[in-house]
Amino acid sequence: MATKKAIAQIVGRVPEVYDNAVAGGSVFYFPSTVETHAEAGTEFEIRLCPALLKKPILPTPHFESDQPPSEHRPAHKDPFAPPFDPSLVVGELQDEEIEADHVFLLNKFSVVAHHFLMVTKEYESQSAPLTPGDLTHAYMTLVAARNAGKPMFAFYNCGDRSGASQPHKHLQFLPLSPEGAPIERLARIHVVEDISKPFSIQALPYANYVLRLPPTTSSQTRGELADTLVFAYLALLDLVVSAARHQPAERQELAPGPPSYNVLLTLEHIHLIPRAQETHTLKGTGEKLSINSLGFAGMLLVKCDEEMQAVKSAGVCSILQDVGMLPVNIPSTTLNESDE
Ligand code: B4P
Repeated sequence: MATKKAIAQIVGRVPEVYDNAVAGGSVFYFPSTVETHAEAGTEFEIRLCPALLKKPILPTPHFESDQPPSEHRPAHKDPFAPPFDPSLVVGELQDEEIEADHVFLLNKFSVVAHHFLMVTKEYESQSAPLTPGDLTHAYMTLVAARNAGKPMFAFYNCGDRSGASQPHKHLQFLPLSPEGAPIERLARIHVVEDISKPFSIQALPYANYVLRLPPTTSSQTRGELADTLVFAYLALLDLVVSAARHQPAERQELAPGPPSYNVLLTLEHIHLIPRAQETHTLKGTGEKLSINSLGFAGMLLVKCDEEMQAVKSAGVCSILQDVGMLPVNIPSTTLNESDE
């Protein structure tokens, strides 16, 4: 299948394009160290990256507009619109069967080597839901990465409270060890009785919705894969909307308008996590810590030792609960019963 081959080539090109872009100065690599922190039955990762203190912090844009940022923020060039810096381009996919055109670009500000993005070729908003084409190309990218022996996962920061900083729709791909991200490890050990129903990881004190994906087969068409992924995504999106509607009044006030949420996609699960706010104010330092999908994968990022200590003393789960939403009662006809 042409698309499958094209995606395998894109994934295969990432290391070489990355090495050249770092050597040529168009990708900035920020070294970091990782500490682990045990909570809620998993080992969270807290990454300390002092070099990021030098990266300018952009104000969070508002993503409601369907117009490209140049239309309403003329001073801001959209980095995910052409003309691209050719040294960041890994490949392009044009797919008439599922009506999706994507460009694959290296992340210009790389904390983990080979971190790349899949952006929509035409402008779409970062507050828009993922389309069948987005989900299918993302999943196929994960399959190609696994087949190449380079496991990774995908994430999408959706909406202006999700930790996103660019308004043009983009999914991100981050290499990781085969054990998976800390929260994915919790999802894997969850006993699922009915694979068609979402579940929540009860050990986490915030609303989180996960659906286990059936294994793919080599005879599966792109259309069939798209149907599976869309069914899962929409089921979880319903729960995100429901969670937002059932928050206590003071938390609803934090989150007006369309829902913001984080999406984690692995070969085994889709996770959706509704968001009440973008940042948590650390008691220890008074700093605002922006949390994106990686935070909800169990991987936090801090920029100095004081922040590291402040995160550990606040507790990762309590930070995630503050920027997420409180768990709400969902009828067991909708959700798998808890096994915990
Ligand atoms: P967004 O969805 O908008 O936001 P983000 O991932 O939270 O990154 P942010 O931009 O807020 O950066 P931050 O300082 O928090 O994604 C935009 C993506 O586009 C980012 O990956 C960004 O780097 C990239 N980008 C921006 N301008 C670009 C351009 N001109 N060309 C190409 N790419 C461009 O974090 C810095 C980096 O660390 C980000 O890459 C972030 O994803 C990563 N990171 C955060 N937490 C991490 C963790 N725990 N472990 C590893 N990496 C982590």
